[in-house]
Parts: sequence; structure tokens; C-alpha cells
Amino acid sequence: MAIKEAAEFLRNNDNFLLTSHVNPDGDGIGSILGMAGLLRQLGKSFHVICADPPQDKLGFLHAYNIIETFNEAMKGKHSFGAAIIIDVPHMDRIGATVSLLKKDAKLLVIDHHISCENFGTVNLVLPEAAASAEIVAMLYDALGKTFDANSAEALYVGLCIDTGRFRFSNVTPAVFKLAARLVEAGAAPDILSDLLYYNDPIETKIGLAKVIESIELHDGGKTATAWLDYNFMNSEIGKKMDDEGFVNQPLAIKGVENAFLIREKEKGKLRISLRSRTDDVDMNKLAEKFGGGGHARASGCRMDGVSIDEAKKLLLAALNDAKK
Ligand SMILES: [Mn+2]
Repeated sequence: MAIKEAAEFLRNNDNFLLTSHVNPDGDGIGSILGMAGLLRQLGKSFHVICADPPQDKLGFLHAYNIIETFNEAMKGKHSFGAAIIIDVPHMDRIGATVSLLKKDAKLLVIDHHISCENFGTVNLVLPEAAASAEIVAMLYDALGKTFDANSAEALYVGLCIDTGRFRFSNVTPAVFKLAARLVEAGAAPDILSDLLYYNDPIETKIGLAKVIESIELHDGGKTATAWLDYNFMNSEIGKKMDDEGFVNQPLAIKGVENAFLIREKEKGKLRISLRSRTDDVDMNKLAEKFGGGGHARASGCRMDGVSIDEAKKLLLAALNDAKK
């Protein structure tokens, strides 16, 4: 039903703002580029604008150059009456691009976060989908369109990133079926894997060493914590490294079920990644206790005004409570 409504939304509107969350990641970018390909086939006009520049490492995507980064001057140029907002659980997360929307703008929200607030005029929110890219692909089918090579590549990247390289519990037969169709349409798994995962700047490897060194086991070895402090995060190395996958280091230890990675990018402001590889703890709920959210096995939150040590204690205590 929501699929039909979303397809209608695309048919009945035009001149869209197409956007994702602040600091857009592989699924956000892959999904909006995949959607851009669909809009082009529908003969629609649109602008792809995000609040922040996409990650450099996604620069290999063939459609990458259509992504614009928000600037204040855009306010005088654009006032969109319709927007497609992808991989965004609540309105604040689109950041400054909100100022490019008319007050009564119609919004199509496409998302797979369980915490999504359904803030759109039409909401296509499917928490069972592995990636927002999977939902965008459903819209191709609903509208009877086929993937062009650039869109297939972008959607494949979204799918690959949000399934942890087809490894997480969200991987279903449907994910592999879609991946197969995207490969048929031109996505090259070997080339894309190389570009995504075997292409690290040296700074990332040095950062990784630092994270591994910081790992501590708790709870009889079932929980692992790791951290990067303000000084390292703001060193020359810290600024150049890509720390996106770092939380997998503490998680990938034999016997570890839950992991927390604490990063202090700004003084006194902690960003925390929460991961689990069992269903014993809901990391979305745990993150919500601290004002964050995400998925049951992968979520994030922030803490202000506490030290890394205090944050560790708060997280471990909350984890203990969540298990009861
Ligand atoms: Mn996603």
C-alpha cells in the first residue's frame, strides 16, 4: 500500500529536492543516486542536495558529481514544493537543507530505521528492509522501470554498506536476489568491493591500531569497549582517517556479543556507536536512553559533558539493566 502511495507521489509531483541525512553514508548516497536515476526515467526534474559533503571514499560512484552540498546562497535560488528524503529517521537529521523547503512542502520519506518518525506526507518506511537502497529498488519495480548501470552501481553500494558486505542479520534471500539483479544491470562486485574496502588511506590503518589498543573486555568477555580521545581524533592522522568501520574491531572478538566505540571529536562531546550480534539486547532501545537510536543490532548516540570513562560506566550499567 505504502509502495503504491509512494509511486503515486513520484508520478504526481515534480521539481523535487532529493536529500539524505547529515554526513550522508553509503546507503544514503547510494539510495539518492539510485532514486535520481528513477526520476530521470520518469522525466522529472530534481536537485540532489545534502547538508554535508558525501564521504570522499564514495567519490568513485559514476553519478557522484550530481550531488551538491548545501550553502547559504541556495536559499535565494531554491524553494522546493516537494522533497524525497531517504534514509532519514527524523526531520532534524536532514540538517540545513530543510531551509530549501517551502513551509507546506510535500515530503516522501523512504527509510528503514525502526526509529523512523514517519514525518512525511507519504511514508514508505520498511524496517524489515536491509537498506534504504532496497526500498528504492522496490519503487523501480512498482513503476515498471529497469536499473541503468549507474543507478545499479549506487544501489549495490547502499546494499553492500548497510548489510556489512552481505554479512549482517538483515541479509535475506531478497537481498541476494536484488544484488543479483543489480549485478546483471552493471554493478561489478569485485571492483566495488575493492573501491569500498581495500582502498584505505594509511591514516585509517593507524587509527585502527589505536582502536585495537584501546579495547577492554567486560562482563566476562561478552562486552567490549573501545575509544578514541579528543587529542587523537583531532591529530593530523585522526582528521584524515575514515573511522566508519572501527566499531567492528571490538565486536569481532571471540565471545564478544556487544560492543561500544566512544569517539570524542569535539571537546566534551562523545559520539558512541553501539553494536550487538545477538538478540539479547536491543541497541536501538539502549541508544534511545541517551537520546539516540538506530537499529536493534546497530545504533548510535551522543553524550555531552561526561568523560570517556564515565560514558563507559553509563553504557555498561544501561546494558546490564537492558538484559534484565
Ligand atoms: Mn540505511
